[in-house]
Amino acid sequence: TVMERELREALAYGRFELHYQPLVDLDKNRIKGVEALVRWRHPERGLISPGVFIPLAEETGLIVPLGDWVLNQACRDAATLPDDISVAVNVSALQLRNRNFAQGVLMALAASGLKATRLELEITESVLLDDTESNLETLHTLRRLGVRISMDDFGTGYSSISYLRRFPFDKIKIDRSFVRDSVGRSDAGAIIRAIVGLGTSLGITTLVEGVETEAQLATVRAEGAQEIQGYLFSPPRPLNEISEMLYLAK
Ligand code: G
Ligand code: G
Ligand code: MN
Ligand code: NA
Repeated sequence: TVMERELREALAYGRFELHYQPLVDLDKNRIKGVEALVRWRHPERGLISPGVFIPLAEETGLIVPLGDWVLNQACRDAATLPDDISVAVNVSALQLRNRNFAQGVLMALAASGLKATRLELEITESVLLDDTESNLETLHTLRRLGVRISMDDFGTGYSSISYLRRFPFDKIKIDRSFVRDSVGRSDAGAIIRAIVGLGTSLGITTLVEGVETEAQLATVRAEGAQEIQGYLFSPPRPLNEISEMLYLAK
């Protein structure tokens, strides 16, 4: 298709860029890290959101070289940020399935000088659906190196909870649909509370995604989640803006 050819060109010509959204520690009221979110700078159509092209990149296998670029760029960018700030990178199933994935992560860390403990990899349940020994092995290898693993969009799949048992995640990112539905209802926050409780008993940090209002923030605080991400604090922004925000806060 046209878009597939354009995606290949965009990779060859370096037309992708990363924006970063803060992950905020509620207890310390402080940014702990940032999530890298890729955008495509299209010559005619402007900035294209990943929701539009990531599915095609996954279908065509282009997600492998694109994901490798994202990983390397995110590590290089993070190395310029204060050293108590971590960077979270989204990983697709095809990337993880690649036998050289852990090696590629190591190379990105070495090339950027970023410590492994400052890198978080976000995987969704769909990534674990092909629940192979080799996938689990790769995640264990990365974790032994100090890289942290987050379960993204928690609660949207069919078996999020069973995956928590199968793999030692460091963080659960509760899908934004839960906070959206949590305010002004009699069961306000009940699901968030339950997931936070699950995380606490397993020693896993919980983050609530998609916090847009003060009322939602109040709910999230009341239910005891440790971290938030969302437009209330900041939308994804270019590196220079995030960098300024972080160094000004020092
Ligand atoms: O930023 P935005 O809300 O438009 O992102 C839409 C989706 O694209 C999110 O679900 C996000 O996880 C995904 N996404 C963003 N950047 C990347 C990336 O670098 N790799 C992968 N695999 N997914 C990404
Ligand atoms: O990887 P993941 O699917 O969780 O990607 C996060 C996505 O959520 C990004 O596309 C980001 O732009 C989007 N996002 C971040 N904060 C908010 C928010 O407060 N509200 C909504 N609706 N979307 C958000
Ligand atoms: Mn994510
Ligand atoms: Na998510």
